[in-house]
Amino acid sequence: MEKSVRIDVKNGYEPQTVEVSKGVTTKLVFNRANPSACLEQVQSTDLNFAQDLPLGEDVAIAITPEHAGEYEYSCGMGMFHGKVVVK
Ligand SMILES: [Cu+2]
Repeated sequence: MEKSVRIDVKNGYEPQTVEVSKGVTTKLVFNRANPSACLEQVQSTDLNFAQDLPLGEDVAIAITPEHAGEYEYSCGMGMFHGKVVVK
C-alpha cells in the first residue's frame, strides 16, 4: 500500500519533519510556493534523490526506507533542511 505526505516549500519545508513507516513506499509530495532560486532543487544523500521543484507544481518523490532512523534532505545549496523520520 502506498502512502503520500505533502511538504509545502515556503520559508523552508513545512512540515519540517515528516514520519513514514519502514519498508513502506511513501511519496513525498513537494510543492514549492517560494520563488527563491535557493529552494528550486531538493536533494538528499541520505535518501538518494535530487529533484528540481518547478514553482507551484506537485513533485512526488517515492522512497522506500528499509531501516528506521532519521534522514535529512535539503535545498540544493544546503541552506534549508528537512527531516524524514522512519519508524
Ligand atoms: Cu538553498
